[in-house]
Amino acid sequence: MTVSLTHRALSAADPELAAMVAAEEQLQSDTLRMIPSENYVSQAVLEATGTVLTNKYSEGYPGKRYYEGQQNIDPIERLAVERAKSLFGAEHANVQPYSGSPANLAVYLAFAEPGDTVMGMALPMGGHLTHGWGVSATGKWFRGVQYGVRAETGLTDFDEVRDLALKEQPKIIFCGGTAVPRTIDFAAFAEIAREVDAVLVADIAHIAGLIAGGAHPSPFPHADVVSTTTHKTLRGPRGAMLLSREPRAKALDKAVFPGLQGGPHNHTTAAIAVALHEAAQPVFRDYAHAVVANAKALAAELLERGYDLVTGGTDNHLILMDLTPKEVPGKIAAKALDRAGIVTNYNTVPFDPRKPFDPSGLRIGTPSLTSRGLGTEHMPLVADWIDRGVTAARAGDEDALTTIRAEVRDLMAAYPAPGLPTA
Ligand code: DSN
Repeated sequence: MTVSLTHRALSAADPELAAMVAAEEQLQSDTLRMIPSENYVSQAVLEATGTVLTNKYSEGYPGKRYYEGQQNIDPIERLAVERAKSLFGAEHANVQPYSGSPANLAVYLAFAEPGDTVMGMALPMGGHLTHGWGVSATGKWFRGVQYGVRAETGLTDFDEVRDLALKEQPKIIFCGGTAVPRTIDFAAFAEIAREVDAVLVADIAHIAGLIAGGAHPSPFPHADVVSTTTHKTLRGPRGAMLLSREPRAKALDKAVFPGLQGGPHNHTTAAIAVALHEAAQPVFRDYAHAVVANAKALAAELLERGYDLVTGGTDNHLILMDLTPKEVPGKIAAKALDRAGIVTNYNTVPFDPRKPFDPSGLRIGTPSLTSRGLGTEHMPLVADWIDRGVTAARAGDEDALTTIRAEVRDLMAAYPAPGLPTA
């Protein structure tokens, strides 16, 4: 598939930048994108993101703004809010957070004071920076205590979580993360949060699309607050939402605006509304289930090829590989695979003896390739490519990587990506 320059005004006004965008279109078109937090949005979502709504300031909320001229903006935000509530079964939705980290910061602002104790999964165990990890503002301004996973299973140890919560009495408990390949037991976290009177926040950024499509259990009614980005499995624009039960709504809204942010990004709000509409369609349920089926099939193929997978497999869209037995560091493997046209990211694994910038693991996922229409029948080939790429990385065999690159390009040409121009 050849990608053509379709951005006429951009090309005329700024050919240098337009060429860079075209190069990115080409890259996204002819590579196998396997970073589990990435996806392809639809043409409709892209168009909404590129509308004149970007021209408008709208501090406040629908019906209570600090600027005039909201005749069209208020209904757009209300539509996004109603669609979010309906899709996730939430009593309240705030669609204004700029992205996941600001959304989580708003939760702190709403329910904790600086210096308070907060609890989340440790970053190297699969959590997120904003769940109280030391280098993040959330770990500097709050007292972060961190739970992990069992060394033998890679799974959350709820006895450890409960003991830690009882001992530390956190104000907020986060569950969810960025490298959690298994179903999150929201009910078990909720029981612990109730016991210590903590606010339970389910960070579903990675799995929001799976939840919307019925391929992962819902955090409601268990969580007090649900935080999510909109651009991962949910296939929306880069943005975020905070969903909650009614008693938490006012504090969250005040924290997002005026507590933390200024005007909402209305073009993003519109694109979120479009993505939520798309995610409510039956075909999106098929997509969510196909993402999981592909990940499970790929995990089985990798296990067959002798790969060590954290937790032994996956329940969702994500696979975390520990490459230690293959004697290739994650970063070397990720960079070699990138040269082979397979885009992944190196990642720590639980109890990683290596440093985060040069860890033992490789994190892969199936949301993007599923959006292009690849199915379980392709997973043996994908596993082969990964295996050949990792082997080539160990051997320093650039020719093998070049061969895989050509094969990847050939396959991807047959599966056009949503939102990307075709010749
Ligand atoms: N950067 C996201 C991810 O890749 O998982 C999390 O914030």
